[in-house]
Parts: sequence; structure tokens; C-alpha cells
Amino acid sequence: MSEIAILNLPTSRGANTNTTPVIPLTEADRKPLTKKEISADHPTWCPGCGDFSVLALYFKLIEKRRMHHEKVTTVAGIGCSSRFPYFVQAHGAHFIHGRALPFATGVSLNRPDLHVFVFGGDGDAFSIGGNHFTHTARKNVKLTYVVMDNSVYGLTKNQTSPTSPIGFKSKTDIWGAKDRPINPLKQAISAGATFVARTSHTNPNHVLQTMEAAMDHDGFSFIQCLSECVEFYPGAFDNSNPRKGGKFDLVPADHDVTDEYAAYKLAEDLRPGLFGVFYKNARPTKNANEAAIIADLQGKHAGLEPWQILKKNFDRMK
Ligand SMILES: Cc1ncc(C[n+]2csc(CCOP(=O)(O)OP(=O)(O)O)c2C)c(N)n1
Ligand code: SF4
Ligand SMILES: [Mg+2]
Repeated sequence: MSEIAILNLPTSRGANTNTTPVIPLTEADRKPLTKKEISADHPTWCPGCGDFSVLALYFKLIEKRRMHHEKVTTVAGIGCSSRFPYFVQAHGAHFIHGRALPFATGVSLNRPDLHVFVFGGDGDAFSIGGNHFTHTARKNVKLTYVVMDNSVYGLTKNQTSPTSPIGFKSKTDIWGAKDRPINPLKQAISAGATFVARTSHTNPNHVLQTMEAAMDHDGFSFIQCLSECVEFYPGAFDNSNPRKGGKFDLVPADHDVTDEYAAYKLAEDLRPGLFGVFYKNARPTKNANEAAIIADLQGKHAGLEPWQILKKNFDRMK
């Protein structure tokens, strides 16, 4: 039961007075947000960009899970995909290029009542943000990271990204990329992510289902969501789109998602690869570990304010 201040509430809950504005409401009493209420600015993406579909499905998730403005937290770095929080009418931050995860970690550790979603691009995640990806995964911070992978730098108008395939021609590789691309799923599994999945903007039901499963996971959940850049890499994922003659093959139903080595092997096939949850396992989260340390210290220093406990610890380090 939550207490929500409502002014001038009409009739059914009793007299409408100006002096008793606090009415107890249950979550079930509140109407789910509508798309209109969650949408902020009109997205500035190019017409046809895959990112539109991911945003629309995030709205669907908010609506389906009956989340309200004060519980929606969307964080991003810099890039076309990272403009995401601008378009969500709720709490969020469009942070520094590659630094979305440390920012989101702070939010997640301090606000256990929220489920933090982070959206961003392949460059943001695996180039400049590569080191944060590794450490957020190994620490198992509770949040969901959706990398909208278009295999190119879109915002800066066509440079090779860490997921561009060999031979990809861009402004930085005019004769075609020579460097072996990274495999985001293998990287996530080996770094210690406890939920690892792949989906594609062309399959809305699959995106929604994957985001829901990630949200329900207690730990660092990572989704590689293919999202086509129609401006600088059109047709990049046609071979995974049945409407374009490709195939959308699912992770086999008998795959044991707790088997790290089996997951790693399934992630081998890069393009188009398989879709679904590759790996999922339970491991203590950074959130739980930190909470236990705080509870222990508060028990040992009863009567002291948190800042006083913190100061005591700093003093011990001198
Ligand atoms: C510290 C810093 N370095 C470089 C840039 C320039 N920059 C902005 S976005 C970007 C890459 C965008 O690619 P990606 O993350 O894949 O996102 P997309 O635009 O493709 O969605 C770069 C290099 C920057 N803004 N800040
Ligand atoms: S440049 Fe590419 S990624 Fe950026 S908005 Fe346009 S289509 Fe989307
Ligand atoms: Mg990109």
C-alpha cells in the first residue's frame, strides 16, 4: 500500500476536501500509463531506424508491467541509440559516451525499489565503454543493459564499430574493415553476466518477451538487440529477417541456459546467429553484497548516522 498525495480527487473515495489531500491507494488502483503519458519528444531518429521499434516496445513493457513515472529509470551514453532517455517521459539520464553503466550502477545500488534500464549502441558499449561493460557484468549489478547493435557508429556518420563485420566499408575503413569483430554474447558470458540474450528489432514480440525476462532477472541482464541503421548500414540484418528472405532461428528449446560452455558454443554463429536466452544463472548481486556490508556495519555502530559510519571507515584507512 502506498500513500499518494492527490488534490481534488473526485467522489468515489469519499468527500473531496481541500484539507485532507493524502489518500491511500494500492498499486492496483492506479491506471497503467498510456503511451501518450510516457512519450516525451518526438524521436529524432531517421525514418525507418530500428531504434523506433525498441522504444515502442519499452513503452509496451512499462504499460504491461504497470510501471509509473517515479519507477521508470532509463540511462544511456552517447550515440543515436543513446538518445533514448530523451524520448521517455520519466526519470533518466543521457550521460557521457561509454559511461552509462557506472552511472546506472550508482542508481541501482542506491534505489533497490527501481529496475534500471540502460540503452545504448555498439560503439558506446564495446569501444569506449568496453571496460565498464566487463566490470558491471562481473560485479553482477542488478540492471538491464540493452545494446542496440547496428554494427556501425551512426551518430558520427559512419565509422567502423567493434561489431562491424570484416569487409565493412566505412569512413574509417574505406577499403573494408580488417579487424575481427567482437562477439557481444561471448564477451558478456565470459565477463560474468548472469543473463545473456539476443533479439532483433524486426521481431517485436521477441523483443518484448526478452526485455521482460531480463527485467525479472536478479542481476546483470544483457540483451544484444539488432537494430538496423538504415542510413549507414542498410540491410545489415536482412539475413535474420524472414520478411527479407532471412531466418530467425531460436535458441534450441533443450539448451541448458545454466551451462556456460554450451551457451558460449551456441553464441559462435555470428551472422545471423540464434535468438533467445543463451545464458542465465543465479549469483549474488553487487546490490545484495553491498546491502549486507551496510547492514553489518549499521549493526556494529548502532546509533550512528550513515555518514558517521562512513567517516569512521575513512579514518581507519588513514
Ligand atoms: C568521449 C567521446 N568520444 C567520442 C565521441 C563521439 N561519438 C559520439 S557517439 C559515437 C559512437 C556512436 O556509435 P554507437 O555507440 O554504436 O551508437 P549509434 O549512434 O550507432 O546508435 C562517437 C564516437 C563522444 N561524443 N565522446
Ligand atoms: S543514423 Fe542510423 S542509427 Fe542514427 S538515427 Fe539514422 S538510421 Fe538510426
Ligand atoms: Mg552503433
